[in-house]
Amino acid sequence: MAFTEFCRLDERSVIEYVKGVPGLWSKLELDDDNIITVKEIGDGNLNFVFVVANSVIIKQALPYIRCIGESWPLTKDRAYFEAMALQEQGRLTPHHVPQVYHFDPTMSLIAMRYLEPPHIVLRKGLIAGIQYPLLARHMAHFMANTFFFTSLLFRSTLDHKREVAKFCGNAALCRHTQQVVFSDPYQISQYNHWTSPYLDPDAEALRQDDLLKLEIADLKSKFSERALALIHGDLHTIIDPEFAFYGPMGFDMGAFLGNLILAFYAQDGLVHQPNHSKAYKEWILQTIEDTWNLFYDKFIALWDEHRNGAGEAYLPAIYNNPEVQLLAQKRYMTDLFHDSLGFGAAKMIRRIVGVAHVEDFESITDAVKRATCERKALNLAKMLLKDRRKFEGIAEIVSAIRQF
Ligand code: ADP
Ligand code: SR1
Ligand code: MG
Ligand code: MG
Repeated sequence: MAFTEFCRLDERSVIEYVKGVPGLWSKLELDDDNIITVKEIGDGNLNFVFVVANSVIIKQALPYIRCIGESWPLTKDRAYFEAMALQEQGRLTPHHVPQVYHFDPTMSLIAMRYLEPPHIVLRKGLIAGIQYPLLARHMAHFMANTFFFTSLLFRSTLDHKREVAKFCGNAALCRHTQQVVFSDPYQISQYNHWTSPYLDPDAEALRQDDLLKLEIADLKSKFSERALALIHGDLHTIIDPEFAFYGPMGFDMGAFLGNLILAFYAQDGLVHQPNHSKAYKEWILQTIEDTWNLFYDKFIALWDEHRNGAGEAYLPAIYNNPEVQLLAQKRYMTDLFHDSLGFGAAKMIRRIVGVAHVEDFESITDAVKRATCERKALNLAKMLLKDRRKFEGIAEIVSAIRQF
């Protein structure tokens, strides 16, 4: 088979495919018998993921959403944007991003480095109660680097616009996010679901809350109209950036913090499992605080270091004294903080009443317990969406999380 036209791969044809791409063959770590093992390990919502010879990942996008089926089409061009994003993020933060070996636009397929065990996706690690002492540092570093170096703080207007244009074509994925994050949770949708009947009144209350609707409209507009930096677009762990585009940095920061907050509230439903304890909840809260603080310091350090570079956002001739520089940075970071809280809250809400939920809550088998945990997260998220501008620092957010 020449694979000159798009076709869906399976565990057999993947081997044939890999054999036909010399650069890939050489990446396989084969034993003496040259036997190639293949396993489809995709557990995400959208795509098919094969691990070949325990050394190479083949990720293929089909023209629909895997977890729903062909009734919900989604362009397979998403693989192109994922490959571009991985390459750009890998250039900026090579230690935290899997290397792309090969991209095939016809087959909508990416071959990349297999992150072998003991690596597991973060969500599974959080459910298992594993502490990652470097998580906050690595995520802060990844976000500070990709945001700063792809923003107008670092780039000239011409460079920035050229890069923005490269990702404009990922419009279908942006539209998808608009629907599932900013629209569906606030209206009746065939795709919405929640822990019923316990959360029926909570879901109804979202659809009746005019203040919440005003806030979500603000965030939807920022998501759709502010091309600040290259963002991951679906950030929990660093793999899987098929939603990448130039958008608001707070969308990624919020997604990451929001996911940690969901993990925090899921703990009470998981207490019967080993490793789940008060200490684990404290570690999650500390990670939330550290992520923001380390990100803040790193981002400002990059800004200071490149203050007199090509970036056209704050021209040195205008922001020419320490006082005005400090004020500009303070305002920028405060806006980013409030955006992050709003987007984080929106992400939390969609994961409780929207189409795609999180394993953290889904793995709580007792529906009453699950609903209790979810309601706490939902109430915190509603408060954050409405009152986010009142918060001045991440320590206040941690206190608020404890109170709900
Ligand atoms: P989707 O877009 O469908 O969510 P993901 O990129 O999240 O797909 O991949 C689904 C799963 O495949 C991940 O949860 C992870 O277990 C596995 N996976 C994906 N990429 C890699 C990789 N580079 N190394 C190891 N495992 C991977
Ligand atoms: C049907 S919604 C599927 C979701 O999974 C992806 O990871 C994105 O978050 C998307 O919204
Ligand atoms: Mg995924
Ligand atoms: Mg994905």
